[in-house]
Amino acid sequence: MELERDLRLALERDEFVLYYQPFLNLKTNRIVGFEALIRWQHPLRGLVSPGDFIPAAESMGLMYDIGVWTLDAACREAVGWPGDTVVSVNVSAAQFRHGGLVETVQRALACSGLDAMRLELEITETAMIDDVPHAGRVLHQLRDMGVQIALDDFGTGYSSLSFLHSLPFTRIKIDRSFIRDMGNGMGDGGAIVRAITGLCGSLGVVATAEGVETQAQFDYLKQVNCSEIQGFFFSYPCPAAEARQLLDVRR
Ligand code: G
Ligand code: G
Ligand code: NA
Ligand code: MN
Repeated sequence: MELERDLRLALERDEFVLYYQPFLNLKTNRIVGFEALIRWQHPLRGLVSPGDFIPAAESMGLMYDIGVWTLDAACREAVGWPGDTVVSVNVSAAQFRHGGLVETVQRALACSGLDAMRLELEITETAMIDDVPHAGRVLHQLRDMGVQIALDDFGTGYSSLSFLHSLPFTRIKIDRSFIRDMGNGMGDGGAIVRAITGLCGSLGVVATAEGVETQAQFDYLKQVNCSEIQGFFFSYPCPAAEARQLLDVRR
């Protein structure tokens, strides 16, 4: 298939780009960091979103190499950001299961000169559930290096709450389906979000609400002491240059 042939060549042709979406601390109103989100700049099709090529890349066995590129590119960009601004990189199940993640991270940090504390890896429950002992070993090694670990899309997988205290997460990203269902805060979505932020508070883990799109959601999350928000309400994912501008105005 044409798309697959092109995808195989995309890395050597340097066609991938990272967009950056900020997450905001609700107490300080400052940008804590940016999630790096990959796009494929296809010469004919234009900007292709990850939903349209990651499944193919996974079945073609390309996700590991793409993940190495992403980590390098994200660290090189973030090293130019001010202060302790964090860059958050999504790790695919394939990359997580592969033996070399710790080494890949070490190399990306060493080559860029980025402080490990400013790198966060986002991992879904689904990527870890098959082999929780392996997940524990890898995540503890990364934490020992200083890297932050976010549990992505929290609430959508099948993990139990024991996950939360057996694995060394520094941030929980509350899946956007709960934020969408929150309504005015009175419904089930609201109750779940309130419970998760309360739990995160007790565990000393930062809670980040994903997919915040409205003022009402923003206000409710503030009211239930959610630490951070991310979503179109504050900013869409944007090119690196715009992210830098956002840091200039919003810090
Ligand atoms: O940016 P967008 O909303 O289109 O992303 C869609 C999905 O692709 C999200 O689930 C996101 O986590 C995933 N994604 C985006 N960038 C990366 C990446 O660099 N690596 C991996 N593994 N997934 C990514
Ligand atoms: O699975 P993950 O949480 O990594 O998904 C990240 C994706 O979510 C990005 O591709 C981004 O485009 C998308 N996203 C970010 N903010 C919002 C939002 O406010 N609403 C919706 N619908 N999607 C969002
Ligand atoms: Na993510
Ligand atoms: Mn996410």
